[in-house]
Amino acid sequence: MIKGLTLVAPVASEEAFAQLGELFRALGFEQGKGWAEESGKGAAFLAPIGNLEFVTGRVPAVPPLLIEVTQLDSVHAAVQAWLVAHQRTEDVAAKLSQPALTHWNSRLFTVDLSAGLSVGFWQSENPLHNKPIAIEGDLSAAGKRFAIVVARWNAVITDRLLQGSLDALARSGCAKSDIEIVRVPGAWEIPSAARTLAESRRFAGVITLGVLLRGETAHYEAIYNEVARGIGQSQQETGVPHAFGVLTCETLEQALDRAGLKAGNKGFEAAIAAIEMASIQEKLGAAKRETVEAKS
Ligand code: DLZ
Repeated sequence: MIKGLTLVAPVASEEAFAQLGELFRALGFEQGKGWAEESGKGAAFLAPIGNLEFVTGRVPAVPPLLIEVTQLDSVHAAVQAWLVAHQRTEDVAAKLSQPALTHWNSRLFTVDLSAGLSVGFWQSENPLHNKPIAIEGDLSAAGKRFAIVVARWNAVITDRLLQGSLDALARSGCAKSDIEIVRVPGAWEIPSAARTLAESRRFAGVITLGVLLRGETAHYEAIYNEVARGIGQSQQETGVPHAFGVLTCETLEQALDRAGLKAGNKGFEAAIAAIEMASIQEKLGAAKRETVEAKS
């Protein structure tokens, strides 16, 4: 009979509401079904596991909202970057604690995200806690180079996608000088540029951005299939992660919604996927090297 848990967190302003949404998407939360009406709006963020915990006796000194994560240090870095971007620098240290050991064999840090909204992020020190050991990517782009291939066709949308990608890369610690932007005429040209960039071996990931509008594109299915196949093939054959940020929409309005208006910014999401995959590739490479060395 029970279906789920919902914690309602009031947010003081529209600006804080939007900024929190950006942070939670960047951290990898799945966006749930939000709502909007004249009197207010809600944004839902879903986590794979939820539990309501009654505690008696020794009650831990933690905020009531705790988010369990993997890669606590990367999450800390992402939260810190977000605070620096949105709050006064002098407030950051007061609002964000350093990760510290808890008495329940975990590490935890707390952050005041907005007025009255304090959150604790924690990670179990027990690698078998909750799930089998898995290799997972983190969201740090520091020291990695990324290429963005963006189509000029429907530039009013693709420029917004590009802004979203640049925003995600900057927040994840990628230096401006480590980003190369390549503008191509239309979505059709994305795969060949992506492939050339991937083959150069200079990039940890390639982010592809474009918009195909069904109503206005002759042979829409054929073009879309070829663009998707080309990008996928480039990824598979070069081994360099390619994030797919090519929107396929019925109308311009729908595309605008997905480029930052109502349904998130797919350019931002694509960049986050590229960052995560670049990290996974790095870890898989290291794991493979360790196996080879152990055998030799
Ligand atoms: C030709 C064309 C059409 C009709 N529609 C789109 C579109 O919706 N999105 C897009 O990115 N590009 C479109 N193009 C341009 C092609 O992708 C390509 O750039 C040209 O056909 C030149 O090869």
